[in-house]
Amino acid sequence: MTAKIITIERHILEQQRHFPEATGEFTYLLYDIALAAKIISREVSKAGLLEILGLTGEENVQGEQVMKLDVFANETMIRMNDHTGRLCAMASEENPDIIPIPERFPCGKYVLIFDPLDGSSNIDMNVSVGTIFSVHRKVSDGRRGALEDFLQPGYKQAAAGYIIYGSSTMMVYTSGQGVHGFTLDPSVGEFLLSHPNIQIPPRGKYYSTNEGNYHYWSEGVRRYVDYLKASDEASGRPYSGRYIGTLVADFHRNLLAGGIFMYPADTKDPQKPHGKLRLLYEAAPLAFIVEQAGGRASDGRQDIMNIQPESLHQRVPLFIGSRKDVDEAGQFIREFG
Ligand code: AHM
Ligand code: MG
Repeated sequence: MTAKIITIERHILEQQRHFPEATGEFTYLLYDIALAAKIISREVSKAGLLEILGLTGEENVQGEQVMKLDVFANETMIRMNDHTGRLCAMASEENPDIIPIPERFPCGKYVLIFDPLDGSSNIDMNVSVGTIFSVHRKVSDGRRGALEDFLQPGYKQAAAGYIIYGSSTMMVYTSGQGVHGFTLDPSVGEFLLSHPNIQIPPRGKYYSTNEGNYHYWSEGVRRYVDYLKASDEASGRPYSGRYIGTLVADFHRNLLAGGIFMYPADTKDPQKPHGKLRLLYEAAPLAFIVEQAGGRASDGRQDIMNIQPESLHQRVPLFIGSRKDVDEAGQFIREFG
């Protein structure tokens, strides 16, 4: 028997039926994100051609300004979402402040938070990159969104997801009813349901971290990684190391195969006591996804989903993936700091 072909549009619409009071605004917001993802994917797939086509300078052959891919991805997310009436404001990892909806456009009841091109330092080497997004309901009183709409803990997210521009382009999202993955069929330009109800294995066999930072980590983190590398056949160790350096890609592999991704705090650098990754743009959306898939996300001491953000670009240490692995990392950190 062949599987049913389900587009992302149909899937989102079917999920909406669980909420008879839904206006459809949220459904359309997810469509808009999927469309932005297709446009970004098209450009990412041409990344290696930019130089031979003479497109990396300030101007292309038509005399038009050519944007770098991360700028292009950012502009695309903003332009696809600013005029739809579904959002009251946006925040991007690339912009220092909230991005208001222009006065001439209507405002809606959601805010959109995104990292437009995660892992962009990998783009020139033809290594996977991604887009991460998070949706919150507006909680402020005014018509336009305010900072308080963004500074909400992860457990309040209405939806979260990512797009991975890999050997195929995939969009993975949750709106609190499981995690679903769609693969872009470029010939028809549709995201088709390929990974329904993703569940992360309770324990993995991969650990993913930038081990070059080993000497900057706390004792608990160092001991935990030493433990993962120590041989113990009965408990499946040593784990295999896998690190791409694009959070979305490292996370995606571990979500499907099981494992733990870590970006711990840098204990030697007072400027980086909270790690590298951003709570709102990276950690919280992936935490929502991993929890919906049966996994866990922690800063080593508390669940990422429970952290009350204090600023838009706040950073946080991140331990995310299979539940038992994240628990074990936490035990080492509690014991040894
Ligand atoms: P970016 O948003 O500037 O691309 O930085 C985030 C990226 C993540 O995708 C990845 O997990 C991490 O930085 C890699 O950092 P490092 O090079 O320190 O290992
Ligand atoms: Mg990023």
